[in-house]
Amino acid sequence: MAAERPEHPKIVVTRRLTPGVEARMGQLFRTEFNAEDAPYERARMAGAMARADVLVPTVTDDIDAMLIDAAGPQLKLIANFGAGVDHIDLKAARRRGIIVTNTPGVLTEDTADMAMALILAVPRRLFEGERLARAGGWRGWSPCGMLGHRITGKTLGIVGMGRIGQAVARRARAFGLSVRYHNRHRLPQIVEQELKAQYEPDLDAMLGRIDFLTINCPHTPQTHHLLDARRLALLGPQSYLINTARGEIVDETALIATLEAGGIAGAGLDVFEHEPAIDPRLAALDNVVVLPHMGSATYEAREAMGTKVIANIRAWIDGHRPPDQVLEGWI
Ligand code: 8YV
Repeated sequence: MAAERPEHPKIVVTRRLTPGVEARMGQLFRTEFNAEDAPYERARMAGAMARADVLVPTVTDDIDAMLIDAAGPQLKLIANFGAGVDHIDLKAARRRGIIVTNTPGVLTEDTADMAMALILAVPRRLFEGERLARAGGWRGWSPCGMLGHRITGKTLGIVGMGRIGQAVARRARAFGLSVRYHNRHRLPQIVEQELKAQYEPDLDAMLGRIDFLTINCPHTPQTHHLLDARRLALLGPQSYLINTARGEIVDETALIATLEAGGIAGAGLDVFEHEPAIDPRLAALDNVVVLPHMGSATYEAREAMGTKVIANIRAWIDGHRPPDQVLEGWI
């Protein structure tokens, strides 16, 4: 065991983290940072995985099976800076005996805020209005100017009722929305009561009953393209789609076709299927808000994510099970 955990392991961090986090990591560990803050190209990533005992990647690193299989035997921990781990081939890591950890819980409220902001922004045409006003195109108030749709009294459907989904439900209640949710498992009754959320075991049935859909589940093989052309059609022309989870959960080509045909009323997207590419057809639509994957982008979240990464590495160095080890359920 001791041979597997060197006393001073080499930690390789693939992106710039906040100054406070980098300073603490630098003090605590033998850490190599990426001064350029550009994602490593494949060859550089392979090099990093050939020398690191611990790799600290982010969502912009595609750690696939080939890279994991080619990693040096000393690589024992991938301490991801982020909650989602769909960019890491977990099966390949498990085969190689590499532990994967993430940073859950500390970006919940910020990501839920962003989902709620989009739930408000799209039907109330916030960004359209801002663009109009900023461009000097506003000719004064008029009874029919910038009409959007009311939030209060409508129904929100949440796909994925984990921490973030529940945090969105709490916010939604305060805005007068009824909440329905679809999740792999039904929540305990006491939680459902607290959130006043109604369980929908059948996703298709839920889609026909809601005015807003917010996606808050992880991206896994089971949720890939969960929202395809058929399901988007079930939403109907009055409904809005909000995605702050992962772009790949929605079939983006089908979403564009649906939006262009008026099959849904609009979309608020913080994530995309081929990040950082944003399909220009999405950006061209007035009823679509596009954001650059900034749901958890607060100073507070980034500091707390760094603290989690450090705690996971420390626990591993000390021979303990890291607190945020990603377990089988993800695979
Ligand atoms: C993070 C996210 O900023 O944590 C996640 O899963 O999607 C983002 O909010 C990003 O993943 C950092 O790696």
